[in-house]
Amino acid sequence: EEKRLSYEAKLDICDHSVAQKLLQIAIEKKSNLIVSADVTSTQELLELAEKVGPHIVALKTHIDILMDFDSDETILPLKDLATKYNFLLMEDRKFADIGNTQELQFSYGTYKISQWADLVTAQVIAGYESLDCFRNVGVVAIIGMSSNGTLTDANYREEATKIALSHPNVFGGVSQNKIPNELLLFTPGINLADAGDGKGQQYNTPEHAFTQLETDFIIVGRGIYRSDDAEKSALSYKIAGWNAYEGSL
Ligand code: 6AU
Repeated sequence: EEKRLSYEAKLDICDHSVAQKLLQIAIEKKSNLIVSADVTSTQELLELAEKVGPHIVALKTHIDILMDFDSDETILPLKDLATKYNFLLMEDRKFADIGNTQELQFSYGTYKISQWADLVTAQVIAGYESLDCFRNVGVVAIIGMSSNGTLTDANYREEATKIALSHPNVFGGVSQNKIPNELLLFTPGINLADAGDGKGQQYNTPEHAFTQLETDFIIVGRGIYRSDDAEKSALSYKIAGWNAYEGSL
């Protein structure tokens, strides 16, 4: 049986500059962990980034849930931490509109995502050209969702994968299923303690994600930022993720 590709092997086939950076950080830090920083204040965000920074390849934000967002107070120190600990900033905006609107949402308004994000998530529901606006950033396409009753059935995922594979701005996909090797796979819905959250979220283990899905990166939110010791739990997920990756090789 064919084995999954290593991060080193993926460096040869994933050309996008952001894919290259993520893979290099993964190899360097022996980590495939992305922490989802779903907190609502700048202080919590920066404290979390400081604690988990050494253990992650990227910090995933929902920047629009912050109560006190401020470019200077939020983004500047966040960028400093990203440099200090060598991780990328992934804004989970899940753009889902026509190209012109996404272009505006990407560069204007309060958050000016294009000025600081290394990578963004985007739905592909609006078609190939809707993704043209994301220049100078890496796009991770939403191919399949983790929530109960999601509309991302096999047919949708197949069509979404075609767009992701063919668009030069897209280097990866979020999914709960395997995707082609040319795309990096990001898997959220990872938790070592819970099976769900009572709000539709469905959880699997890192072991499942690497062995069954051959994922490249696991995304963990509440499993880490809600734990008593975020630093310690980030380290546990990092080790669990790396062991699961090595076990799947
Ligand atoms: O670990 P959790 O459940 O606390 O957080 C999971 C994070 C959240 C979701 O917005 C996000 O992952 N997510 C995504 C992403 C990353 O795009 C897709 C999906 O299908 N499920 C999911 O939970 O920030």
